[in-house]
Amino acid sequence: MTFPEPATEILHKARMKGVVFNWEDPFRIDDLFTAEEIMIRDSARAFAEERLMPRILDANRNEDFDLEVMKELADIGFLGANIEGFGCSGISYVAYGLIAREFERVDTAFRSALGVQSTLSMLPIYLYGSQEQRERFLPAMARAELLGCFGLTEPDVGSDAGSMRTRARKVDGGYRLSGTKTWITHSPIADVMIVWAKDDDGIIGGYILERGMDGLATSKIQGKFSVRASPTGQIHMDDVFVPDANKLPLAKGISAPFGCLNNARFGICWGAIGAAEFCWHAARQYAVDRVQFGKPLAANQLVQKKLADMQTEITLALVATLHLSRLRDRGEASPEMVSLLKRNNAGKALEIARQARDIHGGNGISDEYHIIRHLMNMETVNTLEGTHDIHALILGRAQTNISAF
Ligand code: TGC
Ligand code: FAD
Repeated sequence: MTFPEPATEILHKARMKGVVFNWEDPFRIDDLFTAEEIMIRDSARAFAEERLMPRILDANRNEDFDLEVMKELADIGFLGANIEGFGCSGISYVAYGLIAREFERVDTAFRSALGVQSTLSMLPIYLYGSQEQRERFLPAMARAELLGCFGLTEPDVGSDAGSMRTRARKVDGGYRLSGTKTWITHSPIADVMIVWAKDDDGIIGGYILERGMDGLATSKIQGKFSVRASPTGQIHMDDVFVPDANKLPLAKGISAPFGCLNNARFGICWGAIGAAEFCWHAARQYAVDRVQFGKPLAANQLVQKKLADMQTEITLALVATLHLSRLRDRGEASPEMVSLLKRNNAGKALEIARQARDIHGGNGISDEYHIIRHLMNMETVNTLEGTHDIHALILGRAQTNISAF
């Protein structure tokens, strides 16, 4: 005896017939973006493929950063893109994230260039600066006439940023800054340096230093084996006079630099996905094309499992990161949410890059296949803007009320 199928089951089957599984976008996340977001994503992708990809091999080999890139980013309106006014485009966090994803699909150096100028140099002036400071610096920075950097880390102070030693001594008409900042992205090329220092009362403040000030010098850190196409350096301050007009009036306490870091960490959430996607797609193609033991690598269960793991982690990261971005656009995202995904996405991208390197065999260590470069970059991405473990401690504290730092 057969039972008639319930109507809902028949309807479900009919619906499912038209559904095609897209391996590249299993949960059809592309359908969740607005037309404007897709347009920005596509122009970022075209720019990345046409302008950034052809540069990266030599730039990474030679530890070289082409300053022209910053001008080109300005020309397409990507610098300070989240800021409203002052020559900036005021796009959504989702759209900004999509740009970061496309840039880091090519290389971390380019996402860093976008993020350091937009979220760590322009944003502090926008959030904590006076109207005069905003008008003086932001339009010129959006046009890449002035390049910025963000100096928080010091030789003896990394994760424990609140223990910084750089001092800002009050004097007539301004402050005298002394100290050293290290591991500063773009410090060797920056015209404007946002430096965080403690004043006479031990309160952390933000200061806009300008190249050419007496006692101010920068140097480049040589021999990095990660994000080689990004200039990283130190800022040396020997009693540098910084006028009152260059102190950020609204930056009081360590929450000020962290307020900027929330945005930079958010960019990493998307950027890490882009790097992971590049590695996944390259590994899949390599496994399909490469024949060993008379069959493609992709015909082996072990290889398929690795590809399935990559697809799963990237898809879950995309769903979660888009959700976080929509919350941010509504002003409903907490810093801990950003910590959760900065940690997860960077960690998963590092693991995916390692697996992709493995699938590529010996070719995986050749820079012409681009995988080893991403793998080396993901080591940095797991460390900067709060290490993998520091974000675990932020999340641990948030759920136990016990600080384990
Ligand atoms: P804690 O007690 O946690 O907080 C002190 C005050 O700060 C506030 N706060 C935040 N505010 C906004 N956003 C956040 N994410 C915040 N996190 C903390 C907090 O509410 C409190 O405010 P108040 O008013 O109550 O005083 O301070 P702590 O000293 O215990 O912090 C510990 C810890 C580990 C969380 C913190 O120091 C940390 O996050 N360390 C990581 C350091 C870091 O991320 N450095 C990044 C350097 S910049 C960089 O890497 C750029 S790379 C650029 C590129 O991409 O190339
Ligand atoms: P440390 O803080 O010394 O940590 C070393 C290790 O100890 C890590 O594994 C960490 O997780 C662990 N650890 C530390 N404390 C604890 C704890 N309480 N419990 C458990 N484990 C702990 N900084 C800027 O200010 N501006 C920039 O533009 C910038 N750009 C960078 C670019 C690059 C390429 C790199 C590599 C770094 C950059 N940084 C920048 C610095 C970066 O933010 C720091 O490297 C990072 O915050 C970690 O600090 P640290 O290197 O001093 O490591």
